Amino acid sequence: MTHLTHVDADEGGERWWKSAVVYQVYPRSFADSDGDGVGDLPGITGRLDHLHRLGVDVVWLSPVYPSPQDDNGYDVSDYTDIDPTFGTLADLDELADGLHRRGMKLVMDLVFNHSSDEHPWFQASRSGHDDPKRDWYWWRPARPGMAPGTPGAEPNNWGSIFSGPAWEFDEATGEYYLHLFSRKQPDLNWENPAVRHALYDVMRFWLDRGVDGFRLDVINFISKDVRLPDGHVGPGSRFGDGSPYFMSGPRIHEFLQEMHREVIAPHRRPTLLVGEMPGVTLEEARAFTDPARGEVDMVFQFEHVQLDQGTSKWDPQPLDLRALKASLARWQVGLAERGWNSLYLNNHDQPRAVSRFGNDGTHRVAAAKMLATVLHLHRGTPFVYQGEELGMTNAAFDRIESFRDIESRNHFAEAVAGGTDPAHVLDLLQERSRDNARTPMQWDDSTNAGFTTGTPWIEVNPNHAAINAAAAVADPDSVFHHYRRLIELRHTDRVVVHGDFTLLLPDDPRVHAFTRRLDDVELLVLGNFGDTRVRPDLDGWAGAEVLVGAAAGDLLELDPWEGRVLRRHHRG
Ligand code: TEU
Repeated sequence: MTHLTHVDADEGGERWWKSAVVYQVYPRSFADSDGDGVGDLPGITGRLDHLHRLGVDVVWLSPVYPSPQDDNGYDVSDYTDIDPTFGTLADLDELADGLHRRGMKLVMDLVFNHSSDEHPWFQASRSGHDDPKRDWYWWRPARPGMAPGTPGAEPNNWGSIFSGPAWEFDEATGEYYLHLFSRKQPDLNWENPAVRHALYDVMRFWLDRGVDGFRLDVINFISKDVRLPDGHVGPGSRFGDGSPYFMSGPRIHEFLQEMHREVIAPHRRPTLLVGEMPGVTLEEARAFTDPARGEVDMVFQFEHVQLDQGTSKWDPQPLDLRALKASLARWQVGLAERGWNSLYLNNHDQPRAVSRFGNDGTHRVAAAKMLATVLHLHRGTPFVYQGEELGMTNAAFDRIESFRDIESRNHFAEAVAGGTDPAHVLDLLQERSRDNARTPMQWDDSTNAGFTTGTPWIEVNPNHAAINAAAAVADPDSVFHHYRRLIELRHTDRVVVHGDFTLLLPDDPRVHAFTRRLDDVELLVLGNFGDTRVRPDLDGWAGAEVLVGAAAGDLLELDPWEGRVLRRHHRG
């Protein structure tokens, strides 16, 4: 029954996630059980057989806590309850039970860098200078010599990741609070031990309820340089870059080790701790994920999803496959001895991979499969984002009114106010917006794709007529069954989990090629990132066994966007 019995018996269960595959559910957009147009927990519970059929081991739920939904739940106003939009604590228990009965685990998303401004902690904090929770957030007076609340009087020059300054002036007490994200997401002050211990209590609350682990939102932002110095102002920017002072800051390792010591180590059941870490370097990631240090099990790094951008995500650049290959290979090799990789191309913040790295036209199915093959044959823990297993595509919204995401809407407003042609900004949003990943899950070809009987909170992609789960499950050659086979392969083949990694053909701009080797078994993984046939020049694979994909005749010849895995044995 359980998937977790397979190749990692040798890890004693402690690092069970080495052979696991995680599936991310974005609850707003997965399945709506009550017709209000927003996905919910009973909706997810009703679709568990889809996940079980796919074979994933873990479900990571994006936030379902009470929230004003300024950032779709990444603005939490109560860490130990469920937002009525998504259901109740009893619904969460039922979801956890349903997963556990099917041998899957549940990972919750914890947003601990900031809370909502509507969280009682912040309400208390903003109520007065003398409130005991004043110091739970980052309050600072205006810049010396400037009148509080006037332009440029912010305590430092940092910009918010969601446009505008990272500081909000609060009339009541005449000070500013720091918000790296929206003004409704004030940053928590981890320097204060009371804050840290309150958050550890939250973790214990969920673990005691049967949750199996956590994905920690922007967790490398929690330790700030307490001087909060001005950042460098780059060309064309109004704001300074504060990231050197808050990304992987001075006390980050200390905080994570404390969390692990307080919460994870004493917990009796196996857990998974994933740290989302924008800007993390390979060297830092090695320290964060070194099991001997007791911090996190794996991190989400961002290097490979920033290669197709210039100064910011709103400055798209053509992707050079050689740079992508080099980056992936560097992380594969860099975390081979110590630490562990997470593997992803998609999540709720990224455009759809098949549209971004592949081809979402005539070669969509081939490209979606090839991207899956390549990713899942790397060493690490693969993450599948809902709809990725169907080869879902970008949204193609062509009016600002269709966009829901605060990041996209704020950027549009700011860019247009700054004089940029709205049509140009819309083009950028169409390519880069997070809403590309947030359109409803496409279950079938009915109205609203079987997502809701009501009016969906965000438009359904019209291509659900052809791209949907019902059709994919019925078709043995679908993207879905390809993912299912890749997941099964990880569960049954030790070389996929443990084999070492060697990049081949680093200078080839079209083909990703690498080997995985464990003892006498070697795999060759090939992916054609182009619209025409290619045949990479590699020796020694004649007569190899085809493990993934098809091949008639020449084992090395690849159709457009085709992926393939070959296996050979070294004897003697
Ligand atoms: O995202 C962190 C982050 O810095 C980026 O992914 C950012 O959201 C954006 O995509 C940059 O273009 C995490 C969550 O995944 C995201 O959904 C939240 O909005 C954000 O933190 C704040 O909690």
